[in-house]
Amino acid sequence: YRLLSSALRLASRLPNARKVVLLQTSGMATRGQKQSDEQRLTELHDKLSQSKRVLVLTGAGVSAESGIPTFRGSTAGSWRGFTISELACPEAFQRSPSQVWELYHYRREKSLAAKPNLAHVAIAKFEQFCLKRGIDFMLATQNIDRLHQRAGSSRVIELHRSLFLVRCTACDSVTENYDSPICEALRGRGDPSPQADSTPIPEDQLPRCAGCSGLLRPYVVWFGEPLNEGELSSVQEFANMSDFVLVVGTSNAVYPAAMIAPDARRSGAQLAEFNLDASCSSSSDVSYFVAGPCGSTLPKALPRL
Ligand code: BJW
Ligand code: ZN
Repeated sequence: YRLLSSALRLASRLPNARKVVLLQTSGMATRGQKQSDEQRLTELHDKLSQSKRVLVLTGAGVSAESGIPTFRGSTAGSWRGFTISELACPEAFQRSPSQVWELYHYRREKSLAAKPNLAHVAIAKFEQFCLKRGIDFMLATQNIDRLHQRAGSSRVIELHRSLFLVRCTACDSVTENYDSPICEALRGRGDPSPQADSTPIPEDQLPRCAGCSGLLRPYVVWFGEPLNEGELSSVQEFANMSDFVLVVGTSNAVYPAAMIAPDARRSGAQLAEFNLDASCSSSSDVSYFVAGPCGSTLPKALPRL
């Protein structure tokens, strides 16, 4: 009921929203409403099949059904009572590399143990469909968990890079690292509860560079750090020339990723948004807002072979 009423609030707030699809919102929806939702979803499915160029932009919500907590909204996780902006920044790493490494060790282990869900799979299958039909396709994600790749997506632009990249703070070399745990001192550490042992791990026992023994850091994009300029502009250019931009499971709260969909809309792309929470929207001009868990909604909306 709560989701249905916030969806209706959204629909009434957005005079330009042409097609608001309120799937999976409540058992209280009437049969007529459900039928027209299904019709709109079929319409979106057909339009996607006929598109020439489609960008899929994903955020933490796409991995929520794999058990990876989001940063914001009803599915947000917390780590020892800290918010993401308190720990996902270079200042936090300077202040306490041990604490930040505990957080990222916890998230690496959680992601390694997780499995891609039906939303990841639907996107990977849609890529195959596009390839076969000659539709230009691009997947850009803000997620760092690599679940898209594990679901079979072949080329993923990782806007905020990856949990499985590390960079040496001394020699700047970047390497891929899937070790579990990443170092012995982190074994059994990283418990998210506020009561967990937070005794600092000495710096010389934290992950170190194989080349120069310098301290490694997680190579993700923290607040205040730039995204890869070339990758960002290739996503923006692609988005601005797309027929459709699908915005999946993101609160659109973090820039510059949050600008991609509204900019593309201004350049003529149609937006289709998939979010659990109908009050989250990247733009006041979404053509289709599909409310509900994307593991259920995406497989219905995305064409596959
Ligand atoms: C479901 C679901 C289900 C749940 N189905 N849906 C302009 C204006 C104002 C501020 C700025 C600005 N430009 C830059 C800034 C500053 C800052 C910023 O954006 N701050 C905001 C807080 C306002 N941006 C930056 O600092 C960026 N850097 C930058 O701009 O550099 C400029 C520069 C240039 C030159 C030199 C130096 C600097 C960097 C931003 C990096 C963000 N990094 C993080 C952490 C990454 C590492 C980590 O994960 O630890 O990235 S923050 C965090 O938020 C993470 C995410 O990728 C990102 C976005 O979150 P996302 O994916 O949207 O998740 P949620 O949780 O917010 O939303 C989930 C959604 O899913 C919800 O809506 C749910 O309802 C939904 N959902 N289950 C469908 N089953
Ligand atoms: Zn080094």
